[in-house]
Amino acid sequence: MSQTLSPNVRVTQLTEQLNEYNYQYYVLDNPTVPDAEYDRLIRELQQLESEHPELTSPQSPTQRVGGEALTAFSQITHLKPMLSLDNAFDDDEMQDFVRKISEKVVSKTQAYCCEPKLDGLAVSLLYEQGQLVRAATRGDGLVGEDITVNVKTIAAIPLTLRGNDFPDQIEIRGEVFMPFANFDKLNQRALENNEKPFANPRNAAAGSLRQLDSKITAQRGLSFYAYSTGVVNGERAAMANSHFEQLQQLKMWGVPVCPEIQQVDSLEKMIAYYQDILTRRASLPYEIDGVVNKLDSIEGQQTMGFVAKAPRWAIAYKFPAQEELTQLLDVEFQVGRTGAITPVARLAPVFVGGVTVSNATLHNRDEIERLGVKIGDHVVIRRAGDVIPQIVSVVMAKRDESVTNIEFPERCPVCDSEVERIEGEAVARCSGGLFCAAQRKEAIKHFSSRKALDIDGLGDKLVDQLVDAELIQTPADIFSLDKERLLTLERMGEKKADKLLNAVEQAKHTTFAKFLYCLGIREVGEATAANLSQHYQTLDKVATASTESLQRVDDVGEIVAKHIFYFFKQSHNQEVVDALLGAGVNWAEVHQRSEDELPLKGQTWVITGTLNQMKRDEAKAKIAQLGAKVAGSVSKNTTTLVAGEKAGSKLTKAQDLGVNVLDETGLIELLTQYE
Ligand code: I6G
Repeated sequence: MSQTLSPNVRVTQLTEQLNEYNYQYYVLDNPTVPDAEYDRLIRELQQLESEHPELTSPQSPTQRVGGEALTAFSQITHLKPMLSLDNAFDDDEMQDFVRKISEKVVSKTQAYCCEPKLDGLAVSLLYEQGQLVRAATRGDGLVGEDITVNVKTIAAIPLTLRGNDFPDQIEIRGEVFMPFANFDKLNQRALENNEKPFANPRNAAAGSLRQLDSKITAQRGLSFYAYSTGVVNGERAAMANSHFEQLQQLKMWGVPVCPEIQQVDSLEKMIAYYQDILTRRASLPYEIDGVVNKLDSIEGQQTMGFVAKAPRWAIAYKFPAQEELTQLLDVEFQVGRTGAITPVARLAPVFVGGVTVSNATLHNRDEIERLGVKIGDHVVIRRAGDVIPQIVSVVMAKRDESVTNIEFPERCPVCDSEVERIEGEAVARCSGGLFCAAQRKEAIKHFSSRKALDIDGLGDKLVDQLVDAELIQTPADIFSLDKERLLTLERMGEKKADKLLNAVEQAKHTTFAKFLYCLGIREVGEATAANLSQHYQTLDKVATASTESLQRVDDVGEIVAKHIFYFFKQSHNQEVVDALLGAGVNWAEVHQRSEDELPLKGQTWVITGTLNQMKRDEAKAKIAQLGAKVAGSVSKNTTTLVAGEKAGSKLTKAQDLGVNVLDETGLIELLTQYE
């Protein structure tokens, strides 16, 4: 169709289509076309614009790539000062906030608007006649920097407002931030190029937004959510008398607003909102450091007014700090199941992210070098959600001459075998294999875990005892345990021993997928093991498969293929496998499901909220085994959303879009049906 249109008409058509896709993606949070289609249209528009430069408008979606580098940012005086927010740190301070409002603003039920407080940078966007004409940083609140060219590269920020009922002049304020996914990619690239990674998404967003070369900003994947308006002038300047409604107006005009925003009518509900967001913090795609509560009535806001530089009608209820300062007392080295040697920081105990932390991971030698950390240093540690605490940086200003270097061991701290460092791999490994007690213990723990052979009663402590007492060396030895030897262990009675031996006997009957998983081959999780089982069906075929053949299995790339291939090439692994088969471990023949038998084939599922009866990974693997793709976000292409407890915005969105929703019980019923 495009060939028959004049370039002029096609440019307009492409611009409208691309703006619409951007709106669906950023404002409605509901992408309707794959990225490839968007890219195809952008390329077509770029081509037309290069052939007809006169058709390129500054508002064209192609103009997001950045322009000539600046030598400095010029200063901009805000049309209306950009204020900061007062903070609350507990429920009592929230109660004070509400009390002061109810003393001044008389209303039966007071509405509030709650939204997450994004950890990014506040910016002001000025639109005149619907066109973005200027963007500025907050600066000191009175004067900021002109970052218009950089802001124009942020795809989430519309260059032109949608519709035609927006005010002549409107200033929109909000937060520019870097979603975790883009932050991780950026830091990954930095590490690959031997550059210093950013300590957190906020620093990354600030560093990206304050680039003199806007082409760099364009590549950084920044995003934006609006949180209020500034000056509003001219025709149609009268906006809704509710903050929440005003944000809905902004959305209508194509400006993204955080989907977690909620209107509530009491202090209790504000506190419940805070608790809910706090629990879901780690699963949100962006960094937040609290929630912002605002009196919803704009008239009420005017009555409340301001104190110093902050409004009396808004407050940031901050989350417990996720970063704290402490001292690195020592570094110890732990050996994992695959021999990986992990340095663990022993810290002076410190309260951070709601718990007392005294250990943090240091990952590997590269990480120690990158941080430049020494024993005795004062360090910033970070604990985000349930993630293992990390050392973020060293406070060099506090370093004194008593600090000492961290010496990486040349020999395994558990078995004294040599430590290997494979080129290209950051991880150092003990070369002891199953000779190393630490590796033996971890391998046996994995072998008997619930998702593997599920040996009831063989928990971590008992494995430690059995290995320490030299009653078992490898997973296969579990099957030759007898009561007499078990009774030599501390805290082992007749009943417990019988129960354990019975569980060991039961565990001999398994599935091929579980057997492959229990071997503990590097990077072969439950889902990969299931795919291998379906693909090859027999142990012989897996054990003799070439790396090329292995890469034809779903989920198996070059590295995983190599791990599988070399696992079966090593004689000590083959010996363990033979011993297991010799001990009677067995499974029923694998029934290969034909494509038609995959009941969820062609479907896209999403999992959200907390599952109580199975791990999220397990649910994911089981759904994938039935043929469905498991995606991260809900869109109109989603077939089913599995909503566990405390499901939030994904559930609301699925309901809005009429997507099928299953709770955990429903999921289990469905999975049982296909077992
Ligand atoms: O810095 C801020 C972050 C988020 C804000 C803010 C906000 O609302 C969600 N709102 C106001 C009114 C101000 N600063 C001044």
